[in-house]
Amino acid sequence: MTFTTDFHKAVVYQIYPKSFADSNGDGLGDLKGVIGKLDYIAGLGADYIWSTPFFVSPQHDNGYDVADYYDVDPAYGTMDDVDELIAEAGKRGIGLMFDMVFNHVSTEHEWFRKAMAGDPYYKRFFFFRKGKGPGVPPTNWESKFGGPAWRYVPEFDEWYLHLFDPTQADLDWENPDVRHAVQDIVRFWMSKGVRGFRFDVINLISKAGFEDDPDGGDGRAFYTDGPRVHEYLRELNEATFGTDPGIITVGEMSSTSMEQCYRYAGADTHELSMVFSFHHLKVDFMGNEKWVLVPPDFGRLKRIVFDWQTNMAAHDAWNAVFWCNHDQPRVVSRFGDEGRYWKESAKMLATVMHCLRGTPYVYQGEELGMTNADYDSIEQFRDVESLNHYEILQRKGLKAADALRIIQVHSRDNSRTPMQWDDSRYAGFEPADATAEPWLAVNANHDRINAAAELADPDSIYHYYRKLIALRKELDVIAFGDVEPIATDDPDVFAYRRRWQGHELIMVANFHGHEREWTGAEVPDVSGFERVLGNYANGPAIDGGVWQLRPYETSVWYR
Ligand code: TEU
Repeated sequence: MTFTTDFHKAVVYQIYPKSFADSNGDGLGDLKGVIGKLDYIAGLGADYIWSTPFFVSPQHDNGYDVADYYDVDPAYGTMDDVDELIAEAGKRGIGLMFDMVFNHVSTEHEWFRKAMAGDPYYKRFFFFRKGKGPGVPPTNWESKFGGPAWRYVPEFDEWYLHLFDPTQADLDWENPDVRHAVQDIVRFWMSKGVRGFRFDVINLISKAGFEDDPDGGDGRAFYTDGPRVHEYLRELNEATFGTDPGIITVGEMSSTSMEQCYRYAGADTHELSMVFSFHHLKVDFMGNEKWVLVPPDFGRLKRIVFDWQTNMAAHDAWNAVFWCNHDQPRVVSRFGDEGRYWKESAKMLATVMHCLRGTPYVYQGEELGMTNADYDSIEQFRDVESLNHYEILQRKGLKAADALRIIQVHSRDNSRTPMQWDDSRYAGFEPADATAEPWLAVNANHDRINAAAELADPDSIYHYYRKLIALRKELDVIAFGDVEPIATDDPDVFAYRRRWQGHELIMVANFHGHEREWTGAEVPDVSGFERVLGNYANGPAIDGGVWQLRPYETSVWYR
């Protein structure tokens, strides 16, 4: 088998190995479990597998606290398992994309342990700074997981910076020794046959000085898209993955701007192949405040998606396109319907995303229509960010039940429940004779939402995703066409036109669960087009330019 060499036509399948497949029955997913499911992933049509980190880690942040970049955490397996995974995926034409966390390291990493032992060389790998007074950290910045972004070290009478958990110490990229150490890590995994890299919060690596954020801001202005970030990325590109055109890269951009992404993911900026931006996934936030209950703003969702699609195209820059990942609630629960129109809404959401300009990412279980967790107690949650905010919300005066409701809606654990393979006791996540409970409880709805059932049902969400992915490979207009929004202001319809070398593709979706008669000057004329896909057996009914759209109805037209 050969690998897809053009990321414009590629589709990436993301796995969270801790929750994907457990081969030895210890309740934790592992690499042998992933190897056992490669045919399932290949059957979907994926070209790459992005795995979240499985390096040595104390697991305070489920592996995003790396203690050794050169070795596999024993809970996931061995380096031989990694070699087998890379080789077996390669036999199926699938490249591995590893997740590299270089903004910070675990406080159990050797570099940090040596710094804490007073080694001046390694102290310079981190941000140790004097406070502004007894018990007063160097700045008023807040961690993204809640609480201050500094931890005091009495032995030094200094504080160290951690933008995330206190067990995740930020690396000082101003230090060339840090940058060279990172390059060595990337080159090592390139030598092992890794064909892609996802860089975790890579737009936070350049800090712009340490001052208080005025007006009680959380400090993000002082480190987001910082002054030398593009220099660092270009240097990393030219020293490592940029030497191999077969390697694709994606940067996770926390709170970035479109203008910055023209550079991060520009065709000739020599930084990254593409970016994850998250503005479209904040339309049910209050500004940047996630821990509130706000209905999704559909109009803002469309405007953001179309702004990014048209402007990134105009600047020859490339997006990842996605609804889900291991940090986001399940899209069918968030924007779709878990009930009567579960299947139609899951297929509609997939269609809206997969016909856009960009590289689609399918998160494990999204292709099955897996839903948010069905947890009714805070004890069932494991995510450090969620547990912190459960306490923070109550300190702000919310009753426990109200705080729990917010956690249930926004928790990252919603996407981390064990993959639902079949309707058996633990959804097939573990071997049938396993005795250990999965590390996170299986959703009870695995009795009807599971891979076995959907593989057997030709009308399933899984098979619909297969058709969508195949369509991208068949019709170049999807990979290479421009994007023309249609009816941007319509309160229900999400529609756009793609054009490429004389071909046109039109995607129309009713984004909501009620019927809608769609008329007006912006309604496209699809006479002469072929309906190449849809989430109802046929339709919609179109008469004299008037479309009768059923709940969540979507259709794709091509000529
Ligand atoms: O996420 C970056 C990040 O900010 C996330 O925490 C996410 O945006 C936030 O939870 C939304 O509220 C990356 C990883 O994807 C995440 O799993 C890690 O926890 C985080 O970085 C720290 O490495």
